[in-house]
Amino acid sequence: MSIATLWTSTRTGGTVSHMVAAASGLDIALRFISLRAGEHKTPAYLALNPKGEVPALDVGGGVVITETPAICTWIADMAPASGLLPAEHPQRAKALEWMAWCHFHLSRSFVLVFAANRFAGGDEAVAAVIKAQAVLRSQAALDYANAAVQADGTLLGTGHATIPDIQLFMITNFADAMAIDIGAMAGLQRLRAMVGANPGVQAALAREAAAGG
Ligand SMILES: N[C@@H](CCC(=O)N[C@@H](CS)C(=O)NCC(=O)O)C(=O)O
Repeated sequence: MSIATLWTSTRTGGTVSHMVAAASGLDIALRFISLRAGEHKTPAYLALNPKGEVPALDVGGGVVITETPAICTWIADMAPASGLLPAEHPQRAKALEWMAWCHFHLSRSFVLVFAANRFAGGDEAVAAVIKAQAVLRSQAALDYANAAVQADGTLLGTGHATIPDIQLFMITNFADAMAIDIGAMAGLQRLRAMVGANPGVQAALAREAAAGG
């Protein structure tokens, strides 16, 4: 029997939680909803997550966890042998530091590129300025992350993927769409190869490709 249900949508920020769930080895049920069809704004879904966003993790007993770092921390703590989150400080704190940075700084910089129009209230000239600045900010953030990746392709030198490695892997999937070339960023390339070889990550990507959306 599943210990939790992850509500998510294919090829969105929810994919990080999906990958972490798959890499954990835990029995977590998956429910894909379609953002395009507005399923995240239905009364049934809003009753689950009033924010009207994916991902959301229903852990039973009336408890629903939202926000990627919280969801991934819960999953990792339920599967300590997975090594997805170091148990001991200071490595645990450093993992949380990178998770917060990927969640707040890097993701938000990327979102500003894709949603410049929304933030500009429909003013195209303002949107163009926001977008150009957001691309610069995203490039600088990727440079910073690139320099931090260790020889083993991880952020923390763990020799295996932890949550922030998976976050960074997923976010860099969108670099092409922003016309940011990460081909020469050797650290990020090492990280992408290491995380991309993780069987759980591969399974999650295959499941999302099969589900479409
Ligand atoms: N802070 C949330 C953000 C989630 C989020 O922005 N989800 C997007 C998909 S990537 C969403 O559900 N958007 C629907 C909407 O804003 O209407 C997290 O990281 O878990």
